Amino acid sequence: MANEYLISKWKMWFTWLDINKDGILDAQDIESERQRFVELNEFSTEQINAAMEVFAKWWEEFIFCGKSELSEEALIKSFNDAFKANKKRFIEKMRRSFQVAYNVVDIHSNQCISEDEFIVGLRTSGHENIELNRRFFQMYNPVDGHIPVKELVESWVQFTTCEDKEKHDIVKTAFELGV
Ligand SMILES: [Ca+2]
Repeated sequence: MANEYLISKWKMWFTWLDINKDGILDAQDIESERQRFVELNEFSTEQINAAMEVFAKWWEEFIFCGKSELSEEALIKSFNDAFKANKKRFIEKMRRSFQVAYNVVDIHSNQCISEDEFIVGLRTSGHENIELNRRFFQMYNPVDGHIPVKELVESWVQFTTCEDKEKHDIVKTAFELGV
């Protein structure tokens, strides 16, 4: 097994992914995310459709992995099996998953995330507390109001793969703050 610390972070992530908060990850969570994304962005139909295809593929490749629904226990088992089988590959997969996700959040496609983009990204996943979202953004010490995508990606890689609880974890800190 991955250690208790990492499993506790995976459990936090489950609650994040369970966008409609019914205790199961399934197509409804993708649909909730899709609706929010459309509401929050002034996109053309074409842009919306392109983004939605990315969302659906993201969930399939990185979360569902062939299943159509996952309980918390099933998600932990799936992560743990992959982590134990090949830790390096698991880390690479998580890195890829957050690169894909932040390419969607990075509306202006400049590999940097502004506070507005950051907040829209969080609100797309149902995190509506703007004040907490701002505090989360500030934790990265943005320069000129921006955070490099690479830095954000690596913070999520740490959150989803690092077993060292002595290492400061920004994403975990944000979760604990109530984001
Ligand atoms: Ca759900």
